[in-house]
Amino acid sequence: MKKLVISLATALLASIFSLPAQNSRKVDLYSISGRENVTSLDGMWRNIVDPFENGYYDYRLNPTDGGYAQDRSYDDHTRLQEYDFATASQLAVPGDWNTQSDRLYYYEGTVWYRKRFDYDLAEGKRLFAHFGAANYETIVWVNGKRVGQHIGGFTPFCFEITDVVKKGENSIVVKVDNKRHHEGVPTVNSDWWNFGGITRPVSLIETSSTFIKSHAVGLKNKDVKKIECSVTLDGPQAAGREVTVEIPELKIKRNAVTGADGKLSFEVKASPELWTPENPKLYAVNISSGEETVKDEIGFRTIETKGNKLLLNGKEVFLRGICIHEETAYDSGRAWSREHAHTLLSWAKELGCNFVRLAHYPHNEEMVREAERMGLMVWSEIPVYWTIHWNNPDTYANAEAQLSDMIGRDINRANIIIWSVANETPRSEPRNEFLTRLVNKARELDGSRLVGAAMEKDEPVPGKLTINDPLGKVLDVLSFNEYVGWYDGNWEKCDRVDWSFDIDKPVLITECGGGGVYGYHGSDKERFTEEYQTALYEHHVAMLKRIPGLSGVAPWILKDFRSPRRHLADIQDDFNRKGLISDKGQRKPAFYVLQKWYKELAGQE
Ligand code: GCB
Repeated sequence: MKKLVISLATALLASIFSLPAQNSRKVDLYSISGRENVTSLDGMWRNIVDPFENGYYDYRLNPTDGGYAQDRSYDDHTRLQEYDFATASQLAVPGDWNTQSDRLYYYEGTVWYRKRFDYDLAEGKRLFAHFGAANYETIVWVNGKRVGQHIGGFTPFCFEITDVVKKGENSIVVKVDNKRHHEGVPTVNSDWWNFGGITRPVSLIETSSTFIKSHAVGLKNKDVKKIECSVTLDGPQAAGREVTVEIPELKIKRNAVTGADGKLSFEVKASPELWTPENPKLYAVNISSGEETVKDEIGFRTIETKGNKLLLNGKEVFLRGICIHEETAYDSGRAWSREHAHTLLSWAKELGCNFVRLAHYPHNEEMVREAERMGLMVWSEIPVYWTIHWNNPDTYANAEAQLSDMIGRDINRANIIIWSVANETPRSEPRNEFLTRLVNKARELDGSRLVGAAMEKDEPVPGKLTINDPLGKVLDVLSFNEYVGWYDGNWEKCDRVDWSFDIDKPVLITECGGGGVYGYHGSDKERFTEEYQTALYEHHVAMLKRIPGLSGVAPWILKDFRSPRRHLADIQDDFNRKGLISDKGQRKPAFYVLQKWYKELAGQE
């Protein structure tokens, strides 16, 4: 009996002090775009760099028991206090910390951010704190109250703060920790910079007590004459409430009433002009309920496969692509703005692209929306990269949450044609199960797009290349990375190999290419010279033309990008040099080799 009492008491204490606080304030309100009453919290935020997490771990307190870097200012000098937000340095939000301060270039750990803001929330309104993304683990306090936690560096998150915001001055304290974890997604090893910080915008969203939480508007079951609209409300009056969906240019205005679950869905006949790369037509869509309206710009298109053909709006399409990391054009920090997106995507257009692979994680919303306006189809991916912990249920839950959030945010983007669940994952039974579950989840969340993953090639007989990955049977496309002529032989190998496939699906090369340093000259046999990279692209293009059923290519990569794996002094200097454009924006000769082929292909359409 005594034992039982003790263990019950222990369990109770554990539940009070040790269990992570539940995210009860977390709301799937993915985007600020098109919403009224949004207040930006972007700008300079005070910060304290805290590798030992002193702000968090008051040694008398359990870490989950509210211990945190309280919003203190060192104004009372009679009291011992060893930090002071008021005099702390500042970091720009949004922005990575690595490129803002020399001492944070390689930093991986905790940084505390603080911002003060004035607010006056009217009676009956609700308020949410929305983050576009922060890498990797984020905990948020408002006026001293912990309001939520998020894991994952590239997906949006939003916490309700209605009951903690006060009239007048408020304080928001955010702990961002970019330490890598073996069980994380991604895991400890990757080939891109582990930028830390609040990397995307922070906003306050004010809504009515019942508000429009999400909407999905698109063609119904690939029928180009039927549009399906679904809306979800949140709040005390969410059930049985009227919602109006309007697409003025199509003369559509429909009222419908939500069910007991706060959701509604209806379809309507229409003949929209279809979204294509040549004519990226978007329609204004207004969704209103009560006094609130959410505005969007939505395109309509179908994407499907037929044998080894890829069909956009029922017509065969070839993806003239390029891979892109979310890094700014000239200073190679984390990109987050529409301007950043526009520069990178203009380069892709100059190359002749109609498709971009946004590697290796969900890029910011501006990137996807700007690509949509510019007529670029998109491959969007979660960072299930290399050696994930396939047997760990928490790792799976993390990957699935990132997948759901990626799809939740971008469900209305016509230009996204493929959701990718992974990149270059070594084969094993647990990996196949893990990825098959993710593929099924993607299809359950969105049946209107294709599902892919970047697999790896096989060479069962020397010179005979193929894909034997069992995942190929599960995916909609036979998508894979091949580095013939770089990791696999010299460029001469491109001339010697033949490709064939047993599976009748569209073949997509999601990576190929090799390094070259802008302005570094030598023989075309010498690695990292412009001459090597140019020869590699020339021979590669000739090889690609011989691949049966090839439906698209996205070489690696648009621009040189920061990577901690790339150590060669005077050649790499912390940059992966496979860009067709240097980190300073200079076009390497290989850029023009690919551009020439893409122009030929575009002419053939
Ligand atoms: C790959 C990876 C990519 C790397 C690239 C490289 O296969 O998918 O993330 O950056 O190769 O340059 O090695």
